[in-house]
Amino acid sequence: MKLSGQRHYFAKKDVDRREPLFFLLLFAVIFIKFYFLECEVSRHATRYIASAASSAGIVLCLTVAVSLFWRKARAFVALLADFGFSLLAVTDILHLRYYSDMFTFMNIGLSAQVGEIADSVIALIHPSDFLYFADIPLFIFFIYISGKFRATPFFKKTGIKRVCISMLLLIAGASAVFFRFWSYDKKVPGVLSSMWDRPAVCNNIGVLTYHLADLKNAAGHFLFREKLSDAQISEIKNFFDERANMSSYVDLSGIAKDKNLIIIQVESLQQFVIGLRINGAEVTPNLNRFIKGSEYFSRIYNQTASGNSSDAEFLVNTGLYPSATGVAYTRFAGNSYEALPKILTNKGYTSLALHGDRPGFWNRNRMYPSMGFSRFISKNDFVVDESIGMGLSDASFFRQTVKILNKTPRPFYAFLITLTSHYPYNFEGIFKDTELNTSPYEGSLMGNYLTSMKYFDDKFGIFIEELRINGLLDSSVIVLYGDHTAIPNWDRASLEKLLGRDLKNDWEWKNIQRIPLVIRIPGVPSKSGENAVPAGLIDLPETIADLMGFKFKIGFGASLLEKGKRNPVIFRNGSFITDNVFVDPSSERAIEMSDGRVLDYSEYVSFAEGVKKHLRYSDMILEHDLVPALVKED
Ligand code: GP9
Ligand code: MN
Repeated sequence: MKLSGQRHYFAKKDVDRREPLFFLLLFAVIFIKFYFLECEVSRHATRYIASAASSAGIVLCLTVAVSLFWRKARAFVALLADFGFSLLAVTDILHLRYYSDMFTFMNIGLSAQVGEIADSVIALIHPSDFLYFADIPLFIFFIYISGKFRATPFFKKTGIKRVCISMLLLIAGASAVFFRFWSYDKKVPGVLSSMWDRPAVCNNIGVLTYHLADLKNAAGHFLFREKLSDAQISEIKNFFDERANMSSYVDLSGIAKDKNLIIIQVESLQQFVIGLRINGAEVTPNLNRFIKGSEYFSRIYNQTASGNSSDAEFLVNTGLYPSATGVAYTRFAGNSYEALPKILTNKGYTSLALHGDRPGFWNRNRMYPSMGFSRFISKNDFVVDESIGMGLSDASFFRQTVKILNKTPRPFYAFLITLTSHYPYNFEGIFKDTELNTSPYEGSLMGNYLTSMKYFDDKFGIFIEELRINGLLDSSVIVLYGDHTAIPNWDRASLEKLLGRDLKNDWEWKNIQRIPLVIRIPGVPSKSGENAVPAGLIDLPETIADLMGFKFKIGFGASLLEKGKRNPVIFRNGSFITDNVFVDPSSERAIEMSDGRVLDYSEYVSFAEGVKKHLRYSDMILEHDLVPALVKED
């Protein structure tokens, strides 16, 4: 039966409810799609009420915004928005299946890599994924049976009442979103700008809120950067040219030319454990022995910022400082680098990275190709026969790594990142096969940490033996360092007790923020024993280049083999250590670290300017992707 001479299937008295019903359904389907998607991100998705409210807030704002569109375009815009969200959901699913990671707008510039993997991505599509689009024909049908599609009869003109209600709904939706942003950032400071583990962020705040935070980061990254003048670029170029002419020849230069390079980045290895004994037993006996036949640098200060492990990797492979805001690995994976793996690959090396975690953690799967690694062997490629904490156990990691290295064409550069000794150091598997009497720290963070270090050391000892048996020890330069420090500020008292030393003053605490660095050069017995020159991981690329007989041009470090006056060790916040003096320009303080004497800060003002310049140049290189322009010959 026709009503009012039109083809309406709803009774006249229902006419006014059709538009609210349409938008209610639109709200519900988008919300539900992402609810189901969260089950794909994690089978144990944490359903916080605040996160669900935030997701609902985002969908509400979107639905309300669509409902305010021009009446005749409203149906089209609504369907377009729904389609867009469905596409985003399926993109996330495919990303999860391929990379074990979420889609991020930050990697949008890396589309070249997408082309290469298109075929394998298509193979990952399941027929059920099309359900994400199933509502769209239903909506079209709904509009159709509600009246003539083109005339959009149930979409009303926007009146003042609608605007007022819409404003209230927008405020309610936005408040729920802001609350979740605020509460999560308060709980895990910096997490939304760093995004070190995107699936974990989704698990905590919901996929939609994650996308909004990611979109905010991407907008900040892509839209708001000032343009550099040619003069500014030349200034940086001159800086590196001058430095290249300055560096001096050292007696070990080129001694490791054509050798394999094995770098081992050890999770949370802090310097104080080296040589440490507890209840008469060494915590790291294998490492202590290894150090005896190697160059050992005992005053390498932690230069990482909010990128933790990834910042250490970044410093060591690129010689650039960590990002001023956010994290270099997640912000600048689309840049070109003149990094160690790339340089070595160009010299005929096979460059590969190995790590027993998911490939998307810290955006490694994107960053490694950009730095020039041709292979990344991650948790997805290892046989996960033993899992501890965040992923593959170090025991299994080292065991499988030897086999992989044996099959890798020579010469190779293998970058190994361990995982088991990760904070909070209390993963069950560690205690099962590690013997260390940590009394009186048993069960505490310190006790667990020392056991984790002993666990690492046991496995490292086996690894070195395996390298020896397979003839790799004497054909490879082996570099080992801790990625960052381990004992947090809140547990300062345990460290004081363990070391029997006062660490109350800031400079004392700063002085303990060190990681060990060991370089074993085959055929070269350790000459210097312990080298206590203050330095940082940023000095590693130049040092390795020095040993292997090439120049590392675009890096801010200096070879540790060079004798004479060294650059200050620069930290991301602008503070630095020069000789034995810790200088903090933000509080205008300079302190002699051997005895805590306060020195005249004015003596260090020009130094501080130089430090600022280094950090500024490094930031400009990252923000403006300057490496290609800097390496280009004039
Ligand atoms: C994760 C591991 C730990 O893959 O490298 O990273 P962290 O939390 O130390 O930065
Ligand atoms: Mn780490």
